[in-house]
Amino acid sequence: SKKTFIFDLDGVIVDTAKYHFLAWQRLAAQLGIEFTPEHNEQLKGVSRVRSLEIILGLGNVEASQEEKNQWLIQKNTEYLSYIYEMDESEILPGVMSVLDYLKENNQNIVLGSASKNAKPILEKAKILHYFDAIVDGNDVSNAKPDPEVFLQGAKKVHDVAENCIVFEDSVAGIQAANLANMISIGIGETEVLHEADYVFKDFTFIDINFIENLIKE
Ligand code: B16
Ligand code: MG
Repeated sequence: SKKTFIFDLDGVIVDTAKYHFLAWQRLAAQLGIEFTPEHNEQLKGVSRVRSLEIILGLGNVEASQEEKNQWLIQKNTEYLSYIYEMDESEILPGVMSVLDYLKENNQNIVLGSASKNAKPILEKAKILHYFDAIVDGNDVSNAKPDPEVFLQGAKKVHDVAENCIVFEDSVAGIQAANLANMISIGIGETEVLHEADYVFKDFTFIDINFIENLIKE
């Protein structure tokens, strides 16, 4: 039968977290705030505005709305400079074989991301044409763990939530998928993503029989 497979972007399809980190780190350094890779974990799946608040909180920095807007632009400009250099070699291992299998088997493929830069990233990775629908940070008003992003995704391909399977690397994203009544598949560590229905370290650990069974169910 036909199912809808919803993919998160950052941390699932590509590892753009490293570019977010570099850009946030430069801003933090400029503001005299210490920002480590461990701190960066807290920003995964979190919106741009919320990410800045978390960083300012780390340094107890208070700022006007005008300053914050200015810093958000600065950070995104630097982030985009890394994105312009991206190509398909940055697609995470095992992702392409799953995408190809879903395409060959006529399944719905949807993007459900918090990023406002999702489309240019998919273009750079040369996989935009795989997606039947895209829901990103430009479309939603409620961030994950709110299920809005995934529910909109289902709606765009005229499917019901019970028919959807979500791939996510963030705790908030797994919670959003569960709240949407979708099957949740965590990509990462079991200890972190224990709320997911299934967890795989990365896509190379997903057997194609597993996908086949999800389609059959
Ligand atoms: P942007 P995802 C999320 O992407 C990232 O995980 C998160 O770190 C980032 O702050 C957010 O997108 C917004 O990204 O600044 O590009 O709009 O994991 O939901 O695909
Ligand atoms: Mg993610």
